[in-house]
Amino acid sequence: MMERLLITGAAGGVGAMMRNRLGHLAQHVRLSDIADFEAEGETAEVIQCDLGDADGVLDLVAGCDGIVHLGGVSVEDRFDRIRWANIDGVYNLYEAARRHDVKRILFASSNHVVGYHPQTSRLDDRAPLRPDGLYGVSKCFGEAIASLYHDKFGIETALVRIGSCFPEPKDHRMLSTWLSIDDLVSLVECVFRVPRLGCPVIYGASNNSMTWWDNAHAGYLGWTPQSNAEDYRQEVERSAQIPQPDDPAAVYQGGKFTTDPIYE
Ligand code: NAI
Ligand code: 15L
Repeated sequence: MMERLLITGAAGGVGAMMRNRLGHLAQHVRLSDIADFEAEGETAEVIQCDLGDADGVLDLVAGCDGIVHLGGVSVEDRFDRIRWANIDGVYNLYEAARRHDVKRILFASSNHVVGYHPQTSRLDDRAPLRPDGLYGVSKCFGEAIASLYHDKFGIETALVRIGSCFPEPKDHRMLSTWLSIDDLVSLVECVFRVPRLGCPVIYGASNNSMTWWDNAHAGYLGWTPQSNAEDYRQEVERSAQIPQPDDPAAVYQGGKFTTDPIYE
């Protein structure tokens, strides 16, 4: 059991769904976000912190031995905003981890690091990066810095390329990319329990009947996702339009993110 687990981005969509479900992994849980929020659990510590503030992040990480790093800009945006939270921010986090001797991190990367691969391709951890926007590029940077800090300093990171983590799949693409919160929680458990983690790429998707991703290389984690987006197909077909075959939502793994402009 860890002494103290830090969860960044704890006020966000995924953080709010997950932050009360990881208490069994550590004696103390520290929750952080740039946003002000109230923790429901009596035992959680809450520290408001901007990831771009290096001194603040150094203080935030002190006393932690594991980190679930969810914080940052989570969609396409202006480069200055992405750079502050996702590039400066992830550098600040890994520097703080190195200086405080943190052993293990789960980094919330994204399917948008490979978003320009066609939906007809099946990808594993050796797939070339094909980011579909500056947000995806920032997640490539996060994966690269995690790899550097693993090789140079031995800090282990699970590079989790999350597909679509929402309570339910919302459209046709998410029938392939959906990750249930239950499956994400069980993945976090595996990542912090496996004796030796290394620095693997893991595609963060549930046990969906339709899939583009192969996690066979990460079998040693013992992660067996249980949810299946197919259970929601009827609701998806009722509420979301089926995209035309040439619609980017149906062509690329990153879907509509490929159509985002460079925001000025
Ligand atoms: P979200 O946008 O709801 O949450 C991100 C949180 O980070 C927010 O609460 C925000 O206030 C915080 N944040 C933003 N800038 C910050 C800064 N400078 N300093 C400190 N905190 C800051 O995103 P969501 O959906 O909860 O995703 C969590 C993580 O997982 C993100 O890193 C996202 O990129 C990644 N991810 C999520 C996917 C999903 O389907 N939800 C898919 C792929 C990746
Ligand atoms: C992401 O990386 C985003 O953070 C999330 O909001 C979704 O858009 C998700 O990817 C997705 O591709 O569905």
